[in-house]
Amino acid sequence: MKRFLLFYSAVVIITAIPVRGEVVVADVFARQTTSLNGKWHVIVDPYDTGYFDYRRQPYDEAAKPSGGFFLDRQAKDKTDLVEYNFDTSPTLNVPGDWNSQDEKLFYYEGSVWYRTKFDVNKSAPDHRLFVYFGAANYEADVYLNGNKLGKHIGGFTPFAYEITKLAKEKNNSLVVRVNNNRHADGVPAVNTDWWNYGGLTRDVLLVETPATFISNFRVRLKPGTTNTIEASVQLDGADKEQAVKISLPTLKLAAEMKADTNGFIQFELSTPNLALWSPEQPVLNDVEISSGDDQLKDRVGFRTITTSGTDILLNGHKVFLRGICIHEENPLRGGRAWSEDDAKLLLDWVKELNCNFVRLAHYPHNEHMARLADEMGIMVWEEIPVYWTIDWTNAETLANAEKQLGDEILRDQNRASVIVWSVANETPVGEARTKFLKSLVDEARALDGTRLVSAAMEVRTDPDNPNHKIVDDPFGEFTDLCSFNEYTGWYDGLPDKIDQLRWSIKYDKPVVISEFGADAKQGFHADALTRFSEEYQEDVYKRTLPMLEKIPGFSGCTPWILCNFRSPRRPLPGIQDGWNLKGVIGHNGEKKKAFAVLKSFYDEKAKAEVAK
Ligand code: GCB
Repeated sequence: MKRFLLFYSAVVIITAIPVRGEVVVADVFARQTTSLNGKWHVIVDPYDTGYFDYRRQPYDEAAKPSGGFFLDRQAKDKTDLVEYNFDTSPTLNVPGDWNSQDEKLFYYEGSVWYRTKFDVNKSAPDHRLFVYFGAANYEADVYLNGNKLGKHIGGFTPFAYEITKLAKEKNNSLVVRVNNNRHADGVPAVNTDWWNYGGLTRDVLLVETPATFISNFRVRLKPGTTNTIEASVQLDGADKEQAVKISLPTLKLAAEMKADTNGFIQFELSTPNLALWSPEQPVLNDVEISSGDDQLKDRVGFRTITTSGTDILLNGHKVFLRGICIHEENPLRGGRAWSEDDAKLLLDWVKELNCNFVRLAHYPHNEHMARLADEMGIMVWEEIPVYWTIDWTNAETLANAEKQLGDEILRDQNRASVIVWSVANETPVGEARTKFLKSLVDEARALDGTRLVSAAMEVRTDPDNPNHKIVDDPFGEFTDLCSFNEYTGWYDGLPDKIDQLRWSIKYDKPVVISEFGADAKQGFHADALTRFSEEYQEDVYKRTLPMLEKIPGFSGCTPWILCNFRSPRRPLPGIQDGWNLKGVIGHNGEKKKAFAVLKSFYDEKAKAEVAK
């Protein structure tokens, strides 16, 4: 028997789901799409000849609406001067960074023009078409058939453009100029301890929708409850007051209502004994949302995440975050990770460590990570690249950071695994910076009040006592967690200093050590005082973990880091050779001695949790 059908006609709509950017086509993985991945022709353009004319004026300016130079023009006849040819240019894989695909582009920072061609076979004449980019680092100018669609800034978040009117049935030419120059007013700015991989680094998709379509939806537990599901749906198109249906077949819940004049509708569906998502039981529920001919299917978990004093509570129960940091790299293949297989490689190692938590440092990782974490039962800390040196007083820089944060939240708002939005890493204490970060915290809470907000802060040393560490960053007032990085035994003293530490922590909040660690070259063995040996790193772990246990409120840690990763800041020949070696796994995939130390610490923690 069908249990029941809920119709809430009098739901109070508080706010519309945040809609940001040019076109919102949220949750593309929940709909049918056509992949534009593959081999794209590329022109490497170090002088930006395709973008600027010889007076260094951009072709894109309004006065020259014909757009850029490298726009896949055809020669009118053989006397026409066209000094480039996509058809005979080399190709690169999309998705993929250019640095790891072509040795000549290893250190390259600048512009590369990409071109692919595609046909369109719409299933109805009034259907709409969009091109969706998972990410392009750092700046992307996008053109279809010679027309500029837009410019996107920010290397790690998705964006989409509508091409309904511009697309032809055959032989569409999609051209993207991707530029990965670093900028002092950018997010991140010029200085990072990771490789500045350029290119179309994530999936590119063609999305077909009905004339009015579901542009965004959010399904979650209604804040403050554990048995009421709150679903918001936003329609886009001319016919906004359409009926919207939602169903969660495994929970035998369904409802249908008409959207309001803005195309917005919010449902509430209650069910007794709703199984909640947790790392031990990562329960996901099928969700189907439809409106007219548009139909989306997703899998969504429900859980609560809160804090109480120094405790983190998952579904109301105290939880210890057994974590590890990850960069978005596949160390075995080299280059940016982007696929589900890449995510699996990394998260399988995370599971092997007996982690229940990952910190996806230092920028939004590809969408497969959070989706797979949902399935595998791994809680996630996501971050935006507000890192080290940011132009704190620049309003455009703040707008850029807010946009990246908003787009990240929009993309992953339906992922139960994501429990923390981190707004920054290791930023210098100061009034302008705290104001900047406070705006981001406010933004995160306004867009999504159901997750914890934090940042990786720094520790200060008592000027009168090098063994006394103080955590009193004024920004800590505004975060839900007191999280900080600390490198005693590597950048600060030798490992035996770790045993001497005493901590003063100003905040009555859960303490999460967001980084600690030491470099080790996999396979290099020596005594525990020889830098870069596995034994040195192992010793740092052996001393740090018990030391952390003594910090009042210690509620989790994410050591730095799962795997070695490429960094231009690490040139030591024969040892680093351009790699940051703090991975507990080497870039050959082999585990170092510290891996076992961390794993046994987490095994004990997990056992203690079960015993409770
Ligand atoms: C840090 C940074 C991280 C670096 C790491 C290191 O504090 O947050 O991005 O890679 O230290 O290895 O120095």
